[in-house]
Amino acid sequence: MVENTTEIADKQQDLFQHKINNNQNIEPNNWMPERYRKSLIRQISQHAHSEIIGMQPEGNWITRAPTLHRKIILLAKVQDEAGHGLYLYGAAETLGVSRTDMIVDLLSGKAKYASIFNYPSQTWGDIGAIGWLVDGAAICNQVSLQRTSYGPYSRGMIRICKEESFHQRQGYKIMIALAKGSNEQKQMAQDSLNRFYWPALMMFGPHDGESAHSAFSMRYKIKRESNDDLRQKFIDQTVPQIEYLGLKHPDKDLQWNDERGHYDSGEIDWNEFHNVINGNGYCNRQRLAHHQQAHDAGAWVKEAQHAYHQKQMKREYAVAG
Ligand code: BYC
Repeated sequence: MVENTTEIADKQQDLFQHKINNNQNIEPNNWMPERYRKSLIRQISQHAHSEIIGMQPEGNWITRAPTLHRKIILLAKVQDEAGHGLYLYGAAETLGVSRTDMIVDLLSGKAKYASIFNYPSQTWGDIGAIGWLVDGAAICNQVSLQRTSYGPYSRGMIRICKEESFHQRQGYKIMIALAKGSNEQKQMAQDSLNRFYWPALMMFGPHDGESAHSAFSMRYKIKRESNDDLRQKFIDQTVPQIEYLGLKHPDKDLQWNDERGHYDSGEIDWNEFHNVINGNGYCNRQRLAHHQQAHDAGAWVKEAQHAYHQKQMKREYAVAG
């Protein structure tokens, strides 16, 4: 019996749904709904851009790290971020989008990247706060994304999370050194905590009720936990870390809620969040201009690669006759 196209489409949809229901990964060669594919491209490419743009605030301190030891660690961390970007661009490419198109969307401002990287890294304390809070928030989110339904994204997350825990610890160790140091150092640690705490909470995105993509992404298990649930986890885990450092918590309204078994916290400045994600943060223009400059400066490498490839092809054709 010959199946008609509607029956085939129904079977594909059923198989896809069956895999989602049973927590099986969707792989690049499997059929998937167009909206699922587009949502993944949006999220994974933005995630990749975040890793790459995120190299800038920390890269800013490589030449000014206080000791050779710290410099080597920071250099390795920034290189890790480049690697994360590569895995993620690779995962997005399996969905049929080219890296060139993703970069064009980033540079034109069409594609977003994590808002946190539009804040300047002004002191060495900021490098501690970025590792501790920014990588710490990223881990909360990415541990949950290890179970995302798309295979290449899930496997990328498993690998990335292993590296992120080192990143978080190197940041926290910088904070410990500063917080247990001289008064000036302690003040530097407090100042970095004050400036990076709220933007770190914004990394989890808008409240669930305001989140445009959450319902779809949760339904198809692209996302496994909601923006607010992940943010709450981060808030709860950060309180004892701040206490251990002996620093003041930046949230004056923070209070333990016995009934909920969680901390209640003050409200995020959502105007600031929207301002930053719409391109008007402290460093948005600088970050994109720097990326464009690096892109232009590396153009000759791509041209050389292309010319070499052409030469090889010509040679292969000549041999094949
Ligand atoms: N910043 O409907 P929503 C790192 C956008 S890097 C900017 O809730 P969704 C590191 C959102 O994209 C790790 N934009 O969206 C690297 C959407 O815009 P579009 C970065 C944000 O996707 C170097 C709109 O707002 N981690 O660790 O359901 C050095 C509506 O939001 C933000 C990831 O990228 C934001 N904070 O949920 C150190 C994790 N929040 O697309 C460290 C992967 C929201 O409609 N991404 N938007 O124009 C995700 O988990 C989810 O995409 C989000 C947002 C939770 C971020």
